[in-house]
Amino acid sequence: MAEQQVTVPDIGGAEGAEVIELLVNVGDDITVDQGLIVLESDKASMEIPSTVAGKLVKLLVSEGEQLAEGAPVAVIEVASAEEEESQPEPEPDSASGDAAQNKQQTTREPATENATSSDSSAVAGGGASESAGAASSELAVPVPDIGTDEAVELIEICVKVGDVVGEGDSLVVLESDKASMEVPAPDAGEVLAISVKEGDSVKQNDVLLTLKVQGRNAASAEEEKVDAAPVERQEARPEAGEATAPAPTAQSQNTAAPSAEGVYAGPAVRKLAREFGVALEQVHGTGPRGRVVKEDLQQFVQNALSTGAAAGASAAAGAGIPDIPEIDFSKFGAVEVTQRSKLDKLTAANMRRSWLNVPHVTQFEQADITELEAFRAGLKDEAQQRGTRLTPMPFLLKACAVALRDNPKFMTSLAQQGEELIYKQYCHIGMAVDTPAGLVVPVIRDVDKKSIWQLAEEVLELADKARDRKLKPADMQGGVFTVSSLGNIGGTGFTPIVNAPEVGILGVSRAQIQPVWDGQEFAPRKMLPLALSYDHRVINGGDGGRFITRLTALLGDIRQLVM
Ligand code: CAO
Repeated sequence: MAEQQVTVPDIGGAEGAEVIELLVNVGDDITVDQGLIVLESDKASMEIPSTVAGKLVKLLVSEGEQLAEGAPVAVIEVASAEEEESQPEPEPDSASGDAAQNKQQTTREPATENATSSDSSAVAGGGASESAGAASSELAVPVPDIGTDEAVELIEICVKVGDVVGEGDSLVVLESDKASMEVPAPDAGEVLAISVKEGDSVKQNDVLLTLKVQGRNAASAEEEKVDAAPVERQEARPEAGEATAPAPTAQSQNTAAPSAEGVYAGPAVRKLAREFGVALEQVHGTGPRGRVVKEDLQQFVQNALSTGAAAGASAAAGAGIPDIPEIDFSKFGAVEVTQRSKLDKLTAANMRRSWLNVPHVTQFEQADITELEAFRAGLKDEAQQRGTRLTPMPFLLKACAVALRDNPKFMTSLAQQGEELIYKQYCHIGMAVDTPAGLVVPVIRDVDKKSIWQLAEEVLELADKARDRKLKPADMQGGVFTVSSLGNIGGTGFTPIVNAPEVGILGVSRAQIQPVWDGQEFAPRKMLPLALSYDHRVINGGDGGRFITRLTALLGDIRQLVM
């Protein structure tokens, strides 16, 4: 038996993703590729599969934790004859624990070691030192192993002299290029002296502060090796009973220098707040116990910007977007309150941002797809032989690629506060997919260069991946235009919201046979309702009209797709 650790693989550029679901339990038999946990980043939910088969002996993460590539997820006991031969048998009574621990140390290894002097300058090898044997003793707490020999910035001191801290309480927050991490108290005690100040550059082994602790035995000191490791991405704790800041109102928002004392927020959020110059105590926290999460900060900045923009445009002082009042619906009848997924909340924030920033125009048209549908029906058998399914979507994508080529303004984005227009010379098109976890938009690359059969396969593959939460952030980046089809779901029309910074989106509704006047009589034709929304800062009505007319012509006579 050998133990192997499963870590977070390349999640496609996500800086960090939240554990939203644990899919397995300790003791479970795991197969290769079985999902262990579900991570949710800004762009997608994704299952992290096991790379080995065996028994799950340790789950190293919990829900709500933020993980990045390389973070340990689980320890699995692998039954492999080869490995058993090549690896020495572990000590009988510490086998699984030690093996797991050793692996854990690659990311969580503490550098603390026992020393015998209370003199902080005598701390060796990064260990917390204490005067031994006394009922209470002094413990110098150094910077533990932070995974780099470089100095890192001390961005926050969470305690003051005289504070009594519990074991594991945050003492300071350090920040490197890669991560923010809290240094937890290795033991409970009173803060006697603080040897550093905010803004200092510190390295592993530098003494941070001195604690007065009760005498500890060797066993507890040994445990401290694990406990004193820096905790990446953990959140600062507020003082007990401290209230979180009230929700900002349009009038109360400002961009004063941060003074985040007592606000419950993680280091990454604090860093972001500093970068934006936002005072964290003004941000309404929606996380557990009023914790300020990244989305709260985004929402705050968004509100501040829209308020500023509105104020600039209006002579009326304080003009802004009034909040929708919170209502106690239980006054009117039974209600059930559910937590929204991170993906739903992010989609909401993105929609709002686009809706508020982009002056939308939606133009409607119907494409006669009678011949297209006949052609598609004729290919049903071939599709089956190829092991795929041919829906209208690949034709829509291909037609959009040609219409985009002929109307390149639809492949642009605004830049430099509207001073510049960036023309993209690649044709990657996003496709909205409705999944149980929420709306996602995977991107099909180089649509202009692909055949209908290739597109059919990719549509199926990406839609499946989206529904199985297997999309990576990179799968959802780089789109120049989006197609959102509700054709299979129903409806006669809708006005899609532009997926900014793109400038155009096509909404497709359900095709229906309609009587169409052909000059002599009404003929039954299959008509596909199209709605083209665009950013009127870039696209004018004429551009929109030309695009949708071209698109309709292409769908009406797909022979033109090859021209
Ligand atoms: N009119 C009539 N029927 C249509 C149609 C249309 N416009 N579009 C698709 N269909 C039919 C197809 O003909 C097919 O039936 P047959 O097999 O009998 O031919 C079936 O619906 C296929 O539907 P599908 O949904 O499996 O495949 P698709 O390629 O049309 O769409 C996808 C794929 C991923 C776009 C779609 O499943 C989806 O998720 N749509 C929702 C997108 C969404 O939520 N948009 C809103 C975003 S804003 O909130």
